[in-house]
Formats: sequence, structure tokens, C-alpha cells
Amino acid sequence: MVVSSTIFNASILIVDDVPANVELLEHMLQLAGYTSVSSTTDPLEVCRLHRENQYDLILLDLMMPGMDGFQVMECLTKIEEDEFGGYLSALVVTSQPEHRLRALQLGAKDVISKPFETLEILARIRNLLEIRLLNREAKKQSGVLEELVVDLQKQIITDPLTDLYNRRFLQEYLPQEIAKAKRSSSSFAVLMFDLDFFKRINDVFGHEAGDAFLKGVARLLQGCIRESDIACRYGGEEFVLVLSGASLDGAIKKAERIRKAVMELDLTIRKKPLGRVSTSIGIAVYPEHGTGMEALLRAADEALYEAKENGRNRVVVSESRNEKVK
Ligand code: GH3
Ligand code: MG
Ligand code: MG
Repeated sequence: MVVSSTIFNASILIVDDVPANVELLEHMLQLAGYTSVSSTTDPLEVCRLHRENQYDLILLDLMMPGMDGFQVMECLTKIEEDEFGGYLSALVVTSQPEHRLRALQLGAKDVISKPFETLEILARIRNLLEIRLLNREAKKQSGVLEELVVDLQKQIITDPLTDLYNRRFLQEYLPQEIAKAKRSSSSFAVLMFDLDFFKRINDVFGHEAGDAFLKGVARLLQGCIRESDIACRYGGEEFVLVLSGASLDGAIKKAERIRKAVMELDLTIRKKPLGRVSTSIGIAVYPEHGTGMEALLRAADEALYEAKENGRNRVVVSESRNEKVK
């Protein structure tokens, strides 16, 4: 429902080349309580005015010198479609009944003949404004809904603590990355990280400090990948990087760089240093270590387990159990 005050505050433009007609309509609308009424006797000005003011209703005469009402309406319809979302509210006021149909076909929402009855034109104006304002409200609501949907879609794939992608996103992303690599006969790498003895950070400094550390690692990971790569929080203190187009050699080098960088992370909470944390990393490369999502994740996880078993703070490549990099 549109409240009366909104209707009476709606913006209305009167277009008629005869000043007396303009004055008559203006006076009538003001008496009825409309507060935002403007007018022009120059049809060539209408489109510019509408672009500037986006009127809620245009009362349009048809027979005017220089540019007739039909041409004005065509131009207004185009502005509405291109710039404002497509709803033009125009009421044609004409003394030629034979033009009524054409005006409606060209997009006028209503037509009234001159001379008109005051009560009738006021009722028609009110009805048109009600529809126009409902349309505007519906557009606004759908805009709000759209923003909400976009926000929800982002939340669904984002880890709230670190702002990295979450595991759900990884599971959507990996099949696409596999298909892409297959099409272009290229490789890519999955790096699985697990922080070493991370429980100690929580035990010694508290959970808040643990969270701060996880955020620090997330920033580090996000900062050292390319735009075509992704970083995810896979679980508590586990992270996964997918390095698009990476070869095994490239992946090992990057993993080593990150392993060292994590060791050097010097985070503090309330000015207290959190101490150093190392990380173990398992690498699986498509297609050498798996051609499906499950197989690749399993391969990276097994390599990570191997890294833990062999003393932590190291990089291990799937199936290349002797090829320890550190
Ligand atoms: P390991 O080297 O074997 O991986 O040792 P670990 O202590 O890292 O492994 P474990 O799996 O025993 O413990 C993981 C710890 O990570 C336990 C949990 O308190 C911590 N953790 C997981 N998620 C979060 C989180 O969201 N915030 C904080 N602060 N800690 C977390
Ligand atoms: Mg751990
Ligand atoms: Mg873990």
C-alpha cells in the first residue's frame, strides 16, 4: 500500500505548449494537495528534465510545435529503459480522440480527453501515481533482496574467522579446476597445510590468541598466491591452497617458501609475542597424483600425514615418499 502523503509528494511534470493549459492543471493539482508539481511549455526540454528529475508522472499534451507528444514519449521511454529501469508513467491529455489508441500503444499509461472533468483527471492521476510508487517500492525491495542474496552467497563460501574460502567452496571449485586442467592439458597443485602443535598456542595463550594466529596465517597465505589461485580454510588449523597451472616443481618451491614464512610469523596479542609455529605441508598435483577431487585431496592428506610422521615442519609430495624436500 502507498500512503497518501507519499502520493501527494510525488513529482509531477506538466507538458503543454499553451501556458493557460499548464496553469489550469498546475492550479488544479496544487488545490488537490500535490506538493511537487513543475511544468514546461517547451517539448524539447522534457527529456532533459526527466533525466535530471525522474518524474513519477508526466502529464503530456500531444499537439506541440517542434516535437509532438509522440516523439517526446519515445524519447522518455528510451531514457526510462536505458537509465531508470523501464517504467514510464505518462498520462496523455489530448483534444484529439483519434490519437488515443496510438498514445496508448506508444506506452502512455492512460489517456484523457480535453476538456476533462477535474474529479476524473484527479482520480486517474492518483491511480497512476499509486501504481508508479508501488512499482518503485517493489524495485527497491527487490534490490534489497538481491543484495541479501549476494551477501548470503558470499557467506556460504567464506570462512567467518579468516575470510578465506571454506571447505564447501573448495568442493565446488576443485571439480571445475579439474575440468579446466583437463581441457587445456595442464596441471595444478593442491597444497594441504596443518599447523604443528597448534593446540599449544591455545593452551598457553588462550583461544583468542589462537584465533589471531589463524588469521595471521590466512593473511600470509592469501598474500602469497596469484589471482588465479585460491586459499581455503579446510578445517580448524588446516588450510588448502589450489595453485592453478602449477607444476610439481613450482608447487614444491612455493610450499617451501610458505613453510619458511609461517615459521617467521611474528604475531603478538596485547603486545605479547605468540611464539613461533611451524607447519607441515602435503602436496598433490593433478594429474600425477589423482585425476578426481577425492583422490587429489586424499593424496595431499596422506602426504601431510607423512610430513607429520616424519617430524613436522616439512613439505612432502604425494607418493614420492623418498622425495622429502626439506
Ligand atoms: P599436530 O602437529 O599434530 O597437528 O598438533 P596440533 O596440536 O596442531 O593438532 P590437534 O589436532 O591435536 O589440535 C588442533 C588444535 O587446533 C586444537 C584446537 O584447539 C585448535 N583449533 C582448531 N580450530 C581452531 C579455531 O578456530 N580457533 C582456535 N583458537 N583454535 C583452533
Ligand atoms: Mg595441527
Ligand atoms: Mg589438524
